[in-house]
Formats: sequence, structure tokens, C-alpha cells
Amino acid sequence: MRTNLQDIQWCPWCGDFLILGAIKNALTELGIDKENIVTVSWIGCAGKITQYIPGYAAETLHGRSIPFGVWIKLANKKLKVICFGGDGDMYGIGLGHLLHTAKRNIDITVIVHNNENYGLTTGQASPTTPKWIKTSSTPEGNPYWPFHPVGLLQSAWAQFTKQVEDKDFLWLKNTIIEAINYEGFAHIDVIQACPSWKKW
Ligand SMILES: Cc1ncc(C[n+]2csc(CCOP(=O)(O)OP(=O)(O)O)c2C)c(N)n1
Ligand code: SF4
Ligand SMILES: [Mg+2]
Repeated sequence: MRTNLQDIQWCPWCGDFLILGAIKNALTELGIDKENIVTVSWIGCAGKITQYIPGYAAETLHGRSIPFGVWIKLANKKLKVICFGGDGDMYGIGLGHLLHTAKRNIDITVIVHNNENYGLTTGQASPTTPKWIKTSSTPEGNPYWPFHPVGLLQSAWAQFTKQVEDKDFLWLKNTIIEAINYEGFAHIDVIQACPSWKKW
């Protein structure tokens, strides 16, 4: 159980602040006891989010918050499990876990911080970077079309899959509440500001 929260390390104006605020407000509004919630994150800028939320938490490996969260859910079905991920993490290295967990309709909530780049490692192109965008890994412009997250999840039969912008704070908070209350797999793709790298 985390009680000593860490100092926040995100860049000024990062959209992760809004997502953190929305999740904290959603949890307060839901009124679920801290003992019954587990947050699970990965390695990435926004992966630090579990250091800033009081309660049971785990910061795992790049692409692996879902398998970790699924194990927790299988061990104790009463717990509400919230898995966080980045676009590089969930739609890249961890995509297999995401799609198969959606297909099996396992009752966890997945929140993706979609800043359309690999933020922590200095802004390389990710699976959701728009075509033609110049990044440190695509100096002549990204040659690939991006994944559409909701379409991707729908192909795995996800019934609850939504896209929200970080700046639509109330909508985001309410969507998080809806997702946590939903009985089954719930996915939210949050389009997130990243002033350091996402200049498009
Ligand atoms: C297995 C593995 N591969 C690569 C890395 C290096 N790595 C750390 S963070 C990161 C990118 C994270 O991007 P994203 O998931 O989109 O999160 P963001 O930093 O943008 O919030 C990478 C490639 C790692 N830590 N572990
Ligand atoms: S690099 Fe981007 S995502 Fe990472 S903390 Fe800075 S603004 Fe946020
Ligand atoms: Mg990212």
C-alpha cells in the first residue's frame, strides 16, 4: 500500500497532470475503499502515475501492465484493477496482451496515455504517430499510417472502447467512472498533450 507519494516529475503542461487529476477525482467520486483498488503501470513518462496515486500499486515493465493486472484480478476478483499504458507500450510492445485481454473480456480497466510518441526516450515515432511527422527516429517523416485505437480494440470485440481528450476533463473523469463500473474489459484512449515532443 503506497502512502508516501513521490514528487511529480512530468514536464510543465504535460497532459499526464490532467489524466492524474481525472483518475483521482473519479476514484473519490466512486467512493471505493483504497483496499479494493489496484493501479498498475509500465515504464514510460506516464508510467510514473502509480507513484502519485495512494493505494495498492505496481510499476511493472514496458508493455506488461496488463498481464500483471490480469494476474491480480484472477487472484482476487473483488479488486478493481486499473492498468495504465502508453501508446508505445500498449499499441506496440504490449499489443498482444491488450487485444487478447479485450477478446477474453477480462474485467479490468485500461487507460492509455496516447501522446503519439515514445516520450520518455525522447520522442521517437510510435504506433499512433501520424503519417509524415518528423521525429528523432523518422527525420524524413513517419512513413506509416497510425493505428486507430478504437478500431483496433473493436477488431478484438471490445464492447467498451472510447477515445477522450485530456483537456475534456469532466468527460474524461466521467468516462473513467463509467469504465471502472463496467463489468468487463474497458478501454479508454486518452489523447494526451506532450509539449516537449508532440509539436504537431
Ligand atoms: C522491454 C523494454 N523495451 C524498451 C524500453 C525502453 N523504453 C522505456 S520507456 C519507452 C517508451 C515509452 O513510450 P510510451 O509507452 O508511449 O510512454 P510515454 O513515455 O510516451 O508516456 C521505451 C521504448 C524498456 N524500458 N523496456
Ligand atoms: S516528455 Fe511529454 S509525456 Fe513526457 S513528461 Fe514531458 S510532456 Fe509529458
Ligand atoms: Mg507515448
